[in-house]
Amino acid sequence: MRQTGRVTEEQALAELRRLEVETPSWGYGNSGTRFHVYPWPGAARTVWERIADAALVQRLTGCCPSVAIHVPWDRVDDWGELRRAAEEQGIRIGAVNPNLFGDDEYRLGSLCNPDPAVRRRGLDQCLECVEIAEQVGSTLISLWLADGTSYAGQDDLRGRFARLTDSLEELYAALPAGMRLLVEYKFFEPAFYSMDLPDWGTAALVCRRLGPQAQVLVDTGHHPQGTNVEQIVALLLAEGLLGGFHFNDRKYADDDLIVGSVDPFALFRILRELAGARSDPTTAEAAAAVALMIDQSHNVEGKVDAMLQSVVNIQTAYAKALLVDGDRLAAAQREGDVLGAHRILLEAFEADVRPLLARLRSELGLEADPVEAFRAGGHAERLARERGTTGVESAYERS
Ligand code: RM4
Ligand code: MN
Ligand code: MN
Repeated sequence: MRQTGRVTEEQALAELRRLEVETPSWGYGNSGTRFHVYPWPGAARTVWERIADAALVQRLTGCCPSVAIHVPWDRVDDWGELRRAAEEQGIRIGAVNPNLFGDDEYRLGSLCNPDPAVRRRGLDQCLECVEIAEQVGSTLISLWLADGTSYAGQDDLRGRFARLTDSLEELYAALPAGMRLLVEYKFFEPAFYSMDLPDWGTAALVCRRLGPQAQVLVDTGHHPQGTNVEQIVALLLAEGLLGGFHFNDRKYADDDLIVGSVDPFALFRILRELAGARSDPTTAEAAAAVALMIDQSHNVEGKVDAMLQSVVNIQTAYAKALLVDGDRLAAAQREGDVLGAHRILLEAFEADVRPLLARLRSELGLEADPVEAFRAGGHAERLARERGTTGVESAYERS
């Protein structure tokens, strides 16, 4: 990895101004565990309210200019109207996520289902999302399959892989120029024996087969415990195969917690790979196109301030990542100074970047602490007054 030496404050600020984070519409509504959905006062009830919340996050952070949508959770009759509503509030629609797990027919999978009629239905849903993306002005389809099997022998593994690639080839052929298909993987859940896209290697294999408009999406919560996620990120960046992130944090499984809330050092290590690739001419272009998206569900906390905290945590970790002294690090690595190299990373991780971020925000006309600004601004009370407390509306029940 090539990194310049110690960056100046001005350089770090310039890089931070380029950092854009996409928030997910589904993070603004009520959501819950398998056991219960706790209603939150003022949580968004409709797609229009989810867009309004994403716009509020953009107003308070200045770095979240787009919102991802999930279809059919966010389905509207007139996609042009949704696009206009977003744009009038200063944001745009980002990745379109086909939801291939919310229908009874998908019990045995969608694109890998043994029944060709169900596969067709799943594929048609994806093709519709390509059309929706064109209508809302998005260039990203973000695909996560809940497909897999729960028992050995339940289905033929090679057969499922063939169905997967057949389906994705048809989807890929329908992508207009400039649109990318981001292929997400996850090692378990909802299936417990095999997932059809269980890991980054399988996703990369499939993307290679499809072509340059297909790239891998790394959801930070989708790996077995102990996986070196930053190494996956580094390798995918090196191969031009990293398309995007779904940021969240986890303690045990796919917990979808506030990113950086459990392990801020892991987030720093991941973003250091991204920052390094962005400053390296051989990877800069591909790294600049990587979509930084949040994928979280806030079960016991407020929604908007949790999203703000997540964005702040990403900015903080990225600011620290920018401070790594690349020249000194390379020298220590060359000399085999193991601890010295490690300490150069720690030095950046331990830096207090709050003044830097406060300066960034003040230059954008923003408050220094977006979470505090949300709380002090009475937004939570206003939203609760306007929307009340609705208990039934969970992402998972909505579909
Ligand atoms: C999945 C995966 C997808 C997300 C759904 C809601 O675990 O992370 O990206 O769309 O959850
Ligand atoms: Mn995800
Ligand atoms: Mn997930």
